[in-house]
Amino acid sequence: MAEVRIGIIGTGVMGSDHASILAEGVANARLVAVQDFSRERAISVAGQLGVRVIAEADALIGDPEVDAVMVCSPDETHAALALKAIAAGKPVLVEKPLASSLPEAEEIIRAEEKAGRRLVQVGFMRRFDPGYREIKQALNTGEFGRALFLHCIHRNAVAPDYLTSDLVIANSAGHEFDIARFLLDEEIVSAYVASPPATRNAPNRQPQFILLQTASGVVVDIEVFTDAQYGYDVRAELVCEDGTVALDPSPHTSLRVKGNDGFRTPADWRPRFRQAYRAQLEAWTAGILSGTPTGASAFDGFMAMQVTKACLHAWKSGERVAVAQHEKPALYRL
Ligand code: ISE
Repeated sequence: MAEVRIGIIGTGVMGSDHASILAEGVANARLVAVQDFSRERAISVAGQLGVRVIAEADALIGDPEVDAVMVCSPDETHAALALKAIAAGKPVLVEKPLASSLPEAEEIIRAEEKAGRRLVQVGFMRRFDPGYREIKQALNTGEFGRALFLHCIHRNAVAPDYLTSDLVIANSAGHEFDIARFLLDEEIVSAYVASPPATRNAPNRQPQFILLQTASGVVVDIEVFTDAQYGYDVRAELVCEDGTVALDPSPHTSLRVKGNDGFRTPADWRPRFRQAYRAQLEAWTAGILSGTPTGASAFDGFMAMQVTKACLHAWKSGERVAVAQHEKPALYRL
């Protein structure tokens, strides 16, 4: 295989964003087909990019011209589509969350184990963001000493009405759970959640403050505020024994105008993480060609969901809750 021919299921916000990155050109990758439950939406994306529309998701997965599949459809469809791609022997990049229930996620792990190879990658694109990678590299040099605290902030300007307080934890915070596991290279063992009242701008959901602890004792705090109004803002600071490493809040150009001195804040995550999405696609397709999978595995997706489960329980009970631990199956230890 000289290049990976990709089919995208779901051409909403994320599917069309991935499609536009592929259309700009990603080494060794070519978008060949799209599918969406709204045929009109699929036709519009396909028309702009000059690719085929396939009417049904199953047909896209089975299409002989499609080597690998991206699942960008609604969350509740992720698991079934990932399982179909595994059954067809095709690599699949699934937008997070991996599944909408833990038994579904476990079924995906079992299916990969049965297939004897990793075919699933979860779209935790922050693992490919240069800033987060630098934090990980810095920690791994040993120069900073042992990690003590990871402070994380995740703010959106606005969020859709359907986003409830539960979904702030189950959907938005998932990126933070995964990046904490990735940076610290260990499991999260406990969770506690405290939330201020809902804001006047979004009376149907509360901002969330999540406090996690890892197996070695690192304390991770996460503010998830999906209605911060001013823009999209993601921050992280790792505090170690001998120093700290932090993300540049927004890689920026300084602007001075009308009494302000600062920089523009993106309206949502797509511009902030465009480079990460591109790098994720490059790594995914390079991994397919070389036979060496990269990125977040189905096991990583499953463990992020275990943290979500503990946080939801912690939020409802007001207690500190243990995160269920699972031994990493051999397939994911490579
Ligand atoms: C959204 O759900 C995402 O998946 C984005 O990647 C994330 O950065 C954003 O803040 C979430 O709301």
